[in-house]
Amino acid sequence: MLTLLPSAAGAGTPDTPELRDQAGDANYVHSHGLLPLPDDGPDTRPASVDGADIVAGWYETEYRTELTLDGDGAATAARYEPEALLVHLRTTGAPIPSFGPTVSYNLWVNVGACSMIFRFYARGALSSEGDPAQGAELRTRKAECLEGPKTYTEGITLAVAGNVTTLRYPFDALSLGNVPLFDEGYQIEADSDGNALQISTSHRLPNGLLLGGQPIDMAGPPQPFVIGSDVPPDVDCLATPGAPACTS
Ligand SMILES: [Ca+2]
Repeated sequence: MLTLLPSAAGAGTPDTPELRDQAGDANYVHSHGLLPLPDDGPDTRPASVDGADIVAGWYETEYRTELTLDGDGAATAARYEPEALLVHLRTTGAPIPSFGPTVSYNLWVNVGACSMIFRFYARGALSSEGDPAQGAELRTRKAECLEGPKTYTEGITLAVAGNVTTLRYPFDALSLGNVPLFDEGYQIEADSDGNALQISTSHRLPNGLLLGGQPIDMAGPPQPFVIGSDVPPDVDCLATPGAPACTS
């Protein structure tokens, strides 16, 4: 008999993030050597967004717990099955702008030979309502990716809690047949083209024209992460009957 417990997120690593950046360097204050600008300016306020200053990013594997029970209802095994990749981004303030232009957050990574972008965006007050309000997506960029260059949105969710934004990428929704884009054991690495995290503003006019792409903060490259590496090992409850996973 198999019992499925509610999904439990694996141990997060907000204190040891794969991506770090200093606070107070958004609004073009620091170009990280990636733009033809001095590192101390210019500040672009008030057009930019004060809260959208990245300080950390980290990955987490979400998993479900499967308990195998004997005829008396006692657990004989606890198994942990990874089912989604979580991407957390911490900013110094609320990531959704309450004024100013639309903001997009783009984390460029590689999974194997596939270059992709973990992305979310939120419409600012300056943009017309023709701009989507907010959303999360995955963009794959190269022919080496599962279905080539493509933007995925189905099943991908965005959750904001204070100054931490979490993007959820479920394995089963991001697959071609039985071949997933993400799975246990896949390694997420820095983008092979040298891109990292970029937060940009844009501004859509009522006529639909998009004025865009002003970067306001950058970070990276991120450290690698192996999906599933933060999931606890399965437990043999017959061998270790006192294990917490077997007695709950
Ligand atoms: Ca920053």
